Amino acid sequence: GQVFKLKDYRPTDFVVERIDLTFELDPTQTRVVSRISLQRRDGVAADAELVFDGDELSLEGLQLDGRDIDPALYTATPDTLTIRELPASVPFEITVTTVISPQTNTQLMGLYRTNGVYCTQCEAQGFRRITYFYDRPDVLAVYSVTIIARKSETRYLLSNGNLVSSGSLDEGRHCATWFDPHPKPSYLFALVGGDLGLIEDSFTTMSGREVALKIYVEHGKENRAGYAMDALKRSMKWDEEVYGLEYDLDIFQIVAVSDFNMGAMENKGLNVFNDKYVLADPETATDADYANIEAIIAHEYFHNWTGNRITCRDWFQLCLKEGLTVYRDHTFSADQRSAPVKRIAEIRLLKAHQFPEDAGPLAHPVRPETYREINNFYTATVYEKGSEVVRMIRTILGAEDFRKGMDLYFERHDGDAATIEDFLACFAEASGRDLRQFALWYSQAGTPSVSVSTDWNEAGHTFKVTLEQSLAATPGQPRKALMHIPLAYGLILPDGSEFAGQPSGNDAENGVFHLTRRKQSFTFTGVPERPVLSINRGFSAPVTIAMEQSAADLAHIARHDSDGVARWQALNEQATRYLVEASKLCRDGRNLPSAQKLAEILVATASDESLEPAFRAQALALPAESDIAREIGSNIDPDSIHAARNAVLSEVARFGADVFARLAGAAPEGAYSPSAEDAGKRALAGAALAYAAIADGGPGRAMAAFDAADNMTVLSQALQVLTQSFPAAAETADALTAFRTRFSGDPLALDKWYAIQAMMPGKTTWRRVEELLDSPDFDRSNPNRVRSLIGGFSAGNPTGFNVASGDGYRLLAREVIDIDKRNPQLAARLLTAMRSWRSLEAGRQEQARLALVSIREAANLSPDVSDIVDRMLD
Ligand code: B3K
Ligand code: ZN
Repeated sequence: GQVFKLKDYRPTDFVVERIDLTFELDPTQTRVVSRISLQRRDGVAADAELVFDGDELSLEGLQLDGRDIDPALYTATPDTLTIRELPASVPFEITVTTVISPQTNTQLMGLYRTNGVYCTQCEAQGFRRITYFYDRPDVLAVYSVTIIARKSETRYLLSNGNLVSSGSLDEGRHCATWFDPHPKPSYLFALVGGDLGLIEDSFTTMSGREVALKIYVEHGKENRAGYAMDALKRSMKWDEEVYGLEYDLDIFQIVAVSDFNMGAMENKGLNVFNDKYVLADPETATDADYANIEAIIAHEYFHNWTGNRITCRDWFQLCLKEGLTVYRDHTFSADQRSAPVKRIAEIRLLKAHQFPEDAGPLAHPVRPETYREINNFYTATVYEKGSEVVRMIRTILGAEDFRKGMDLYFERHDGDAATIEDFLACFAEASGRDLRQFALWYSQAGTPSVSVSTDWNEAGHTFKVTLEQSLAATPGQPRKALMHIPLAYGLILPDGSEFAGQPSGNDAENGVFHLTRRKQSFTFTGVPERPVLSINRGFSAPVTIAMEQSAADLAHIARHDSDGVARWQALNEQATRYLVEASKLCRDGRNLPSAQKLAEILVATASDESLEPAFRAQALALPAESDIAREIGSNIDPDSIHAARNAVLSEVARFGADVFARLAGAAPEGAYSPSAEDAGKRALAGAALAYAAIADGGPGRAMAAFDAADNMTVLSQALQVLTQSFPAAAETADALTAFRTRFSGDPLALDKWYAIQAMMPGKTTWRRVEELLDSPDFDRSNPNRVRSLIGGFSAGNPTGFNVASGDGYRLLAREVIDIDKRNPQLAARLLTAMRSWRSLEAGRQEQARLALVSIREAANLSPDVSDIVDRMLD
């Protein structure tokens, strides 16, 4: 396949000003007429051809200024339209007619149908599946869209911007015309036509304009859209208060659809959502679902400024909108909920998804420099690490200069298709800082490592901290330059207070060490007693820290650090160390040392009423098996990790049995509320239930919790305890049957049922997954179903998926090859679950390699899957 390179960027030869689209919707014969006003760009040769993108298109008509173009003057293939001899200096209009089939569009890119609803997904390159156009983000045009369809099946006809007219036509048809005054790239175009339910509200902006808010969902699910509406209003308010950014149309619409390749899409004024991130009620959604809805509603809304008003020059700049918008939704959620608890969840996610990506064959810079298939770059690196990079800018600049930089960015680039250089220049200018070395975060892949040593001079009362950075080679980047790494720190004295003095030199300010050279030392003088160093507080930089810190020092941080995130980091570090050690011993068939110390601190934290429940729940959640595997890094045996972790769980459970039994029974008072506070209480009770059940040694308590549950959070917690700790018990089978019967008509709730089973540990889970895949009511074409079952298995079940026989890998390979025929994006995404295959022990590695080779050798692979499999095998 073709390789696209950042350095090859050049603007188009023709400039587009307006595009008028007319759709006559039909399941298999949708007619699209596109009238485009164009003009040759100044300085472009008079004989330059106009080259538009297409994808599986067939041309039905082509006109220049209303007259058919001579077929000798153009060439149309399914993926390009080239027109020759166009006017050299005057503006002209091209009319392109195509006919497409939404009904058979299983890729879910372009115009497709889901549950009888017509909808579009155009990012990154779906618009070219609708009509021939410059399908690239630097071509901004004003869109006017007319939709014609049968009234009976499309009660609502929607597109971007404001509705300008609508009416009835003959033969039971109707039409609507929408106009979006804001110039936009084609990837932000959207159209929806369908018979849907609607909830409405409104928002008054800070300048007093009233905006109509509409959320469309499947009929009968209107009462599940209230939380999304509430989250939307809070997002609109927050963006005004925190960034001074106001919404800019008279209407903001969200449509929830059941077949969607990712979470949601920020189309101008008409967001399209995976219904999983809109629909929630206590009976079918968990606290985590509510939190995700809040975050994703906010994310897509915030794109209105960071993404839509200022978009990307090319797809290499994807992090310009995604990293920044993730940063914005993170800070929004932190403000709406508990900031430290939110940050802990982010750190967990980053380490679980981004660190392995950075350490394996799919590693790429936050701003990649080449790609074969852009859809494969909507990654944890672009999104989550991209957000961390913005967060570091804020750490380096401080809140005030950061805001000045953002203001300048909006002021200078509103209406632009911008680059990372444009973005960084705003912060450099607003703060007077040199960010050139910092910019390496965008171009160098891999997770830097910082080794830390300390030296306490008792007689001189000095404390010296030495930092040294390194960054391993990644694909295509054998040698790396030194980075600018901002590390927040604190010195904690024996009495728990913090030493306030500054270190020598000027490489530290406001509690942050700026590591810019290979090795740097910071000396604190006048330190009264030996302090404990708390480093990378709040995870100020996305790096790994190598430091020999004693268990006692970690415990000191865990107890006294003024930063809650750092307290959790210390606890987590202590647990990780123990689990890594225990896994290695298990592997060698040796006995495990006592986990008493760890148990003591975990149980003490769990029962500390001065801490918020959500934090205590986070503390109780031991590092996952995949976290332990990542720390071990190579020659991984998932079974010994599982065994070691279970042994630790048992020891903690026995030690804290009374505490856990008490906490497991606690529930928030009153009716269910998705508030962060109540969610935190349920999280703590759920974590305690898992330990209490292990201490019991039987399923009784979890089964009782399952039977008594009056909301999905508690119900699914109980089901997870049963399936994880008592997979073979009759009660577990009963609970699974009861769950399935109760939610048989509710696909989103059943997704939990699939995922929970897919994640059951053990050597035979792959058979269960196979059976579930073959069950008659499993819809293999729905991405949510597929992700729950196959994704849950391959990405969420280390022992089951990595079964030594290779059956797990073969199952995934088979499904990837099959799904690829219908939906390449989904197939490629599922396959990334194998990205760390080279860190497995030899036997599994060989099985994994064989499965990957079988994929590579399959016929007619999509560019999506071949790109991933080639990089993984390289
Ligand atoms: N911008 C979309 C993602 C589109 C993915 C295309 N493969 C959602 C988001 O990040 O908000
Ligand atoms: Zn986004």
